[in-house]
Amino acid sequence: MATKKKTDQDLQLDKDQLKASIVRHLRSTLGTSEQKASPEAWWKATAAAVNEQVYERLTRTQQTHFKKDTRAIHYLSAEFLMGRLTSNNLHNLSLYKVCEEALGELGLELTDLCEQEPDMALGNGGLGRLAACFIDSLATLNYPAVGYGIHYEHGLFRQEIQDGRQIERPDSWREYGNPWEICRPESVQEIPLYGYVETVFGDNGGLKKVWHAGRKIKGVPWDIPVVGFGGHTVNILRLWESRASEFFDWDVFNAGGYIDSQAEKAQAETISKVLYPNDETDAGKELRLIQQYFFCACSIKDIMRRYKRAHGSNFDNFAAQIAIQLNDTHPTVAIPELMRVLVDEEDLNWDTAWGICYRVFSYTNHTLLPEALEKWSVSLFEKVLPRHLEIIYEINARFLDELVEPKWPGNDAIKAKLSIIEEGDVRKVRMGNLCVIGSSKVNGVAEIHSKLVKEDLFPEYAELWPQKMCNVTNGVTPRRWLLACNPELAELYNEVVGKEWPLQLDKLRAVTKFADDQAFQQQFMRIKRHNKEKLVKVIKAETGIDVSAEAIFDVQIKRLHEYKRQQLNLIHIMALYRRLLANPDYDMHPRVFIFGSKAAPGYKLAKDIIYAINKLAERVNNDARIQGKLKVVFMPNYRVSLAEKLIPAADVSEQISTAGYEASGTGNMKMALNGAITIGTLDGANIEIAEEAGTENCAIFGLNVDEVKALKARGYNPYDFYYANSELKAVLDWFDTDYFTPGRPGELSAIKRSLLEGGDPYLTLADFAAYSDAHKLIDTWYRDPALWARKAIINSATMGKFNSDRSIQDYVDKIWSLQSCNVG
Ligand code: Z15
Repeated sequence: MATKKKTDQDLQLDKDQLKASIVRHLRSTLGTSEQKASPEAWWKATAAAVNEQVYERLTRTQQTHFKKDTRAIHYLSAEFLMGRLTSNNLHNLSLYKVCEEALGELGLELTDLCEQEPDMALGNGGLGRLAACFIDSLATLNYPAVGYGIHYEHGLFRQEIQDGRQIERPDSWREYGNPWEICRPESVQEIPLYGYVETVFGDNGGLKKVWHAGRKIKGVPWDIPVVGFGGHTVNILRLWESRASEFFDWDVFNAGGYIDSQAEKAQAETISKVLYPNDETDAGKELRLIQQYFFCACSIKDIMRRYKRAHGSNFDNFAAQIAIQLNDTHPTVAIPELMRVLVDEEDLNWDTAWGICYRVFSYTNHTLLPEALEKWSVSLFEKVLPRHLEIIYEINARFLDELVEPKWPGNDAIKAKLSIIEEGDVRKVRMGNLCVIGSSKVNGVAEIHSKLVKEDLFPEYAELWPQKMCNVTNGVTPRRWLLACNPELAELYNEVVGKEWPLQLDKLRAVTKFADDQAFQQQFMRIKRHNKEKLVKVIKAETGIDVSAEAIFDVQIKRLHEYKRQQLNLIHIMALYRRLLANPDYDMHPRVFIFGSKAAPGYKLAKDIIYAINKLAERVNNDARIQGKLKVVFMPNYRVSLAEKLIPAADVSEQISTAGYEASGTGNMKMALNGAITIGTLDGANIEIAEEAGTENCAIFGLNVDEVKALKARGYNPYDFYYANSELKAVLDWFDTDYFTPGRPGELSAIKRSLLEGGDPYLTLADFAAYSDAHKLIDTWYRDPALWARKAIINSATMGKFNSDRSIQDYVDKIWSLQSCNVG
């Protein structure tokens, strides 16, 4: 019998089928019944029912990609901050409404079930969330793509606040199982580490290097299906988990070494145990280098296996078939690893291997902060990866001789600067330099950032390879960050511009014609109001604080870092509080300042700032004198699922980094898309947001990049601003008192010290007055409801550029040259 191929239509479930499937899974997969099932079991049964759809499409996608033998992008990232997948997968499969109805008939609320899912927090912040948006867009645009990363047992720590201070607790996202991942034992890899390199005679009489590993680790792949919007393509995110190798020392074991062998097992499993919680700081630890090598080596082997299945050992097509993107320097070691595989294992000569290698790789830079640019000590490298160090030396020697010497003859200063090896007391391998040398393209993540990468970070490389440097401005997926998180606004947009906007976000521009339409303004602001009321309940439940949805919701949500300047927000709130205490009639619309932020556990000052925010909140929120005009809320445990509740409720988006330090920002895009007005510096993507929305619809303030550089060159002295501004002085002096920490003066003094004696490296005091003025502007705008609504609408309607589909299309056009591949 001829089997008819199933089409998308055939796959589409109706309500009754889905309902039956959920109940069937509740019984046969979860082993329970409608009467006894917990909400968690219902959630898992729902996921299992959805997975029937997902797997069908996954198989079709994989068969199509195999048959068409298409070029594919391999996105290597130490972090994928996926958040929850249930509502996202339902939306992308066009099953959300159907599922809501099916569960409704079972007496269940879909939004409640979604709350059962733990966040998949396998990332720190922007970089990891960007990777998650990118794989969503790749699948949506039907590009063959694989995400490769680490299957951390513990994602980013859970933050508790005790007496105002951050406490880190382990995150156990899969303690009770995760319905979205599939273990693939058939694709296990074995990874060598440590040991030594031997030089032997090869078959062709030449010399050959053999790496004798000191130990071997098993890499077990877990696949997370990545469902594109529309449900055509389902790609995979492949995450590697480390295990003790089967390659097992039985002699030791039999000689009574059972305990030793257990210790070795524990060590092997440590590799993927926990995500390093440092955002934009290099830990420099041995385990982190091993983590990086572990997932890169597993991924390269996986890529090789798939390539050889189609092409055997002929590598002529390798660079045409394979593109690898390095998400920051974390996966850099993939470059020497590919060279090692091609030269040592596949017996290619160096030049042929290098010709393939650099064409395959591209590198995205996400920061200019020197403390984030990874360097590994040569001695550590030599111990863990002896053969890779040799390969890096060879790459470096050839680069310096063949490219640098001819261009800058005899210029040792430039050689020292461009060398992969940093000389000094401790010799170091500079991963950024290796990335630039080993990649065909290098991109920054917003226009201004890419310009600074070219002009300030890598000027000589840009001179050597002017074509190598480019820009791809970041983006966010409008499916998660509008359709799913803000259903009422999504529905309003469906009504006014049609249903194409989740794929073509530019379509929202048509909404600008209603920016002055009174009825539309009211609908728009009613939705914002409703989102705020929902958040009011969350705030009460999480913190016990009462806030009013009447107030302006002013939101700063991002990792805690001095350059992001939560301390600027903090001292401005203190200034407002002082004004209100001095004059209870001080004219301002009630304001709620909301923070969400984790600090790296070892970042003392960042933790002190969290403490200060919480102590300020306690004082302000309980001070009857200010008549509820000011509230401060620190939301504990900021994460993707909390962002999905905060962003639709934000009136004001705080994007206040020192100009030149925030590479792009992506929260700025999400909040503007949901109708918040940005108070921000001319930094990162803020510049492009203001360009799209119009500067008059943002509150831009403070020093720009050139002014920051000029002030630093002149010699910035924070005391100049301290003594010249009596309000600023009074606020800073407040930190030395016990006003916010009764009976314990000095607990907050470190913040003041960092801003004065510490030299205020991020120019907080220099921007204070301009920031305060920008807030006054925000206040006047808000008190004119029609003016505010107009600005909010225009912001939301003009964010089309920041669709991550556009970012991905830019990568395809400028870097990857992929063909989209129709599935089914
Ligand atoms: C990180 O989240 C970012 C840069 C980094 O170098 C590291 Cl290690 C982590 C962020 C940038 O700070 C942010 O501006 C940018 O939007 C984001 O990466 C995605 O590109």
